[in-house]
Amino acid sequence: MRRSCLLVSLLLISFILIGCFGKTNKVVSPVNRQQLIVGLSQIGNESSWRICNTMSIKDAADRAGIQLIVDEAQQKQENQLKAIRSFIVYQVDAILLVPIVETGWENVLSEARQARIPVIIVDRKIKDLDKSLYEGFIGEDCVEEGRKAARFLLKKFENVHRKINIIELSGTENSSAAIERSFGFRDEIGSDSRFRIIYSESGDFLKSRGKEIISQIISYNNGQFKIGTKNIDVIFSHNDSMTLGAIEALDSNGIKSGKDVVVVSFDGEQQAINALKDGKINCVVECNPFMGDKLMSLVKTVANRNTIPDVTYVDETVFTEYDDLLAIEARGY
Ligand code: GYE
Repeated sequence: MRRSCLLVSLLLISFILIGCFGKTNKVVSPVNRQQLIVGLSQIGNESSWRICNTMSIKDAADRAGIQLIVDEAQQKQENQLKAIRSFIVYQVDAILLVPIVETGWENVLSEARQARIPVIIVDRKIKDLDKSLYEGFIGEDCVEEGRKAARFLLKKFENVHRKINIIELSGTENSSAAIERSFGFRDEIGSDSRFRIIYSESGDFLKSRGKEIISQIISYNNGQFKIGTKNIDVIFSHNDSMTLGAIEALDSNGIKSGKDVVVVSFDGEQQAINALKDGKINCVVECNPFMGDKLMSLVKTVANRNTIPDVTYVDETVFTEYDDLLAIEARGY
């Protein structure tokens, strides 16, 4: 009788101890879990590029046997902060953050660090961030993308000896994609005094805004595509969505996109490639959304508490009117 009492008490004590252990540490350590659970804080659905990027990550997670919880923030940083906090409460094995803007992440990422949850930054970058707050970045080299756009214009206008007026439709303000594309472009074209950016406005990476901005410029000038007295030679647009909106505005005002005005865009979605083939866009700098598989291999590495490279870039190319356009394969987005 006494013995069985002792046994019951010992069992009870061990249950209590296991209970306490479970509370102070992760409920189940990542390596022991059957399946890794990962939270993705995605920006939203502003472009076909973005939708494809989310699909690429989801598909790759499926293939890797990783359970992915996706939160789409509808273009609001505050929604992203909430999502990350809920991933922390949920004790996911890793957090994937696509930061809509470059700043404002320190607090939430410190909280993730305190909870010992590794964070990988995806697609867009974070400014001057303490490297101990995240494991690494995977995405595109947007500075190089901006340079590629500039190099196309240098070739396109090789034999033109006058001022060349550019208007810029830039992406979301304070987003690394917009900042880096602007920087790379200006840096590459800067030494050539023929080129000048006479107007720049953020279209937030949205088709509707691209259309609105170009329509307004045309209507201020009674149907002419000018800023003040300056004819516009080039539209330098930070993504295909805004570009496609801009083309609609040009079309409906009888201005020939790709001929009356040179159009340079980024992403490489199918509709933009079609417009390139139709002569309505002159150059599309590819931005590669297919980063899912590489990302999942980074996830496995960080979940095992191993280090990953600070920066992993995806491969990207450029499509221009000088290429054999029939050779371009279906884009998938
Ligand atoms: O070009 C755009 C998107 O962050 C680089 O975001 C990405 C950009 C991409 O919505 O279409």
